[in-house]
Amino acid sequence: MKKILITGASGQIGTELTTYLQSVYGHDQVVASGRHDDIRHHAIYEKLDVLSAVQLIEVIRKHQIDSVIHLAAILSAQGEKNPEALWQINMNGLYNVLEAAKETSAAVFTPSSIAAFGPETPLDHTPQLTIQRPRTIYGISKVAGELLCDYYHHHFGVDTRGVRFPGLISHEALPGGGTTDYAVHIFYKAIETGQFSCDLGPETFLDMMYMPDALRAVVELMEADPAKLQHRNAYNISAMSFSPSQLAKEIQKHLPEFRMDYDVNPVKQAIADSWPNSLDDSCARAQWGWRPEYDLSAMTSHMLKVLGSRSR
Ligand code: AKB
Repeated sequence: MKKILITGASGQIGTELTTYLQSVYGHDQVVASGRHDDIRHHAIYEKLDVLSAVQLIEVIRKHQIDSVIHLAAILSAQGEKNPEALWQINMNGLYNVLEAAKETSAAVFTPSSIAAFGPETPLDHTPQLTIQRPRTIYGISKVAGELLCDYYHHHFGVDTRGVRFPGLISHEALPGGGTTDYAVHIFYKAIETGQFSCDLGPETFLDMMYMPDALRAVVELMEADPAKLQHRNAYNISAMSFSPSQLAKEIQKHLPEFRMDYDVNPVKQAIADSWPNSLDDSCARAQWGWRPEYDLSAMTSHMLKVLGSRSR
């Protein structure tokens, strides 16, 4: 990657990825973009709606972009409230990005998710290639997106790459509208009030990842030797799998007074129950050297350290 465009740059991943890519490739090599005027980014910024392929092509040409990191999307729980909006943004947005990439020869990274699996998928050590019959509109858009990326790669030679992200935990921008959001909010509440009400049940296991690992995965996959990549969207990647009760116990090692109760959201619980407990990421490890650095204990210590120092 030399000159990079990020769509959805103000979201949970985009906020940190913008800064991370600037540190790796140089400040002026990264163009952040989003639907709204944005003054938060210390980056070159373009107001850009992914629903316009024309705008996308203009911005790509204007900045001589060679790689698009396409993050603009609606997440799982939010998508169930407005499936039509999700389809519009997640599917038509990706279609436009792929069309723009075809026109301009840009490479594309777009994330898939553990949401691309469903209740018939093997729950533990979910293989790279397996049954994908999700029950959420978000998951359906992810499976369709994976296939679309394969299609653009095989038919038009677009350099498409992606990973199936688990729930992402971070301390910069909050997630919005996801099923795994509890694993971020719990840390803020633990520091602010010492108490958290969890919207998933105590034994709901899900794959999770700390943001520094997720950012590194994007760069390592985009810089990987194309000849070694057998999957063009998307690779299983994994770092840790835990349940809300395990996370609460880990936080209590640092904050013994911390208490958690449960107020289960049935929509989110049904979504979480349809997702795998843990993914098998051996293909990513073998084909482009994927290795996570943070486990539950390292992630928890770091989150509490960063958020704790901010609250003082
Ligand atoms: C969500 O919960 O919707 C996302 C995801 C796992 O893709 N965090």
